Amino acid sequence: MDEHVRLSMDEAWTLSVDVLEQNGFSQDQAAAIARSVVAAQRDECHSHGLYRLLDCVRTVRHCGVEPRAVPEVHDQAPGVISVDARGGCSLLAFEKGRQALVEKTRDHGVAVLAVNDAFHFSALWTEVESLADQGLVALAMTPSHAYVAPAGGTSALLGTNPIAFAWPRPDGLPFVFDFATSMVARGEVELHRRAGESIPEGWALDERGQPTTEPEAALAGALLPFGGHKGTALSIMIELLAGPLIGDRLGHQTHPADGSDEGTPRHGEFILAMDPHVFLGGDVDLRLQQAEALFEGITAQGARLPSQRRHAARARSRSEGMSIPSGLYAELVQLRDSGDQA
Ligand code: NDP
Ligand code: PYC
Repeated sequence: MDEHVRLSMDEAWTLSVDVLEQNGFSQDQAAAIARSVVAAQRDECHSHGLYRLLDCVRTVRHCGVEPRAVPEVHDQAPGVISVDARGGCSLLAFEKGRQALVEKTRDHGVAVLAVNDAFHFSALWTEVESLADQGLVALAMTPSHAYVAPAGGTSALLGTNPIAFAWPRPDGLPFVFDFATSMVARGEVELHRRAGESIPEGWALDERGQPTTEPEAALAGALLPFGGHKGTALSIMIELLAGPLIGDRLGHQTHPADGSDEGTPRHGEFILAMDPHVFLGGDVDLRLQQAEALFEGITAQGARLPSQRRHAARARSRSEGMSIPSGLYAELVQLRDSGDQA
């Protein structure tokens, strides 16, 4: 049997929306989630592509997310928009607050969107890319749950805490990076477990605080931060900005709603946007060209820019469709057909 199934963009979209709606998500929530997971699958970001629909359904079945939540947008201050996700997924809350964030950024040069009380499972690059598409520079971050040991420590305390940055480019897709501050996203370890593969040395510790290459032991223990004390410090900053600063939880104050623990999986997200036109006035084009010289200097050495791989995958998926493991496809079809609204 073929180990992968090829889906067109339309087929992936329909499958995603059906899985979510048949499992209780409202049309608006399902569409916002589908936009993110289909984009991630299209760009071959497998740890946050269609595979994440399993997590969404598991979380709703364990009452960890309000699948029909209607986010509330609050104009908190001249430079601050906050969106109360009201226990729903972060993606619709972000979409509801985005236009106000863009307008405030254009008015003031800098603005923040704070998303509160959200179930956050997704890749961050979709959000910063959508802001750079409007000519803004953007930075986004969120804590996850206590999955990562601080450098020099032995047990999970910090989240996998991703950070994403986008910079608009005059003649093409924006420059974007987006990574967990752990050695890898926990989703990547889960994919290794599903594939029956060991993980590289240096990614994780087991429950006793000993290095491990077994995905199960790593999931029960702790991931390591990337870059030792530097990644740890960055991760702490993310916890602080997307937690206490915006009146929300730290990673260790939340738990995934997978039946393994008590507690809420919900927390905050911090998105900062900057408008180069306000900083630079008529010099914008000149300064964006200055940035291009840096990008060209990197690629001229044979090094690649973050997001180059994604853009190549995007073009391939658009022309050839996207490939997903047959086992995952079967699980998604089963979830769609067994949903309580089916
Ligand atoms: P990676 O370690 O694969 O790093 C991804 C980033 O690094 C991308 O921007 C990627 O660009 C870039 N990159 C990778 N290799 C190179 C290279 N050789 N040269 C230049 N750039 C490179 O990803 P992670 O496992 O850390 O994170 C994956 C995803 O998980 C992210 O999208 C993140 O948002 C998500 N995540 C979400 C969480 C949540 O709580 N919602 C928690 C943790 C992670 P490219 O894409 O082009 O390869
Ligand atoms: O992959 O680390 C991860 C993750 C945590 C929450 C969502 N994704």
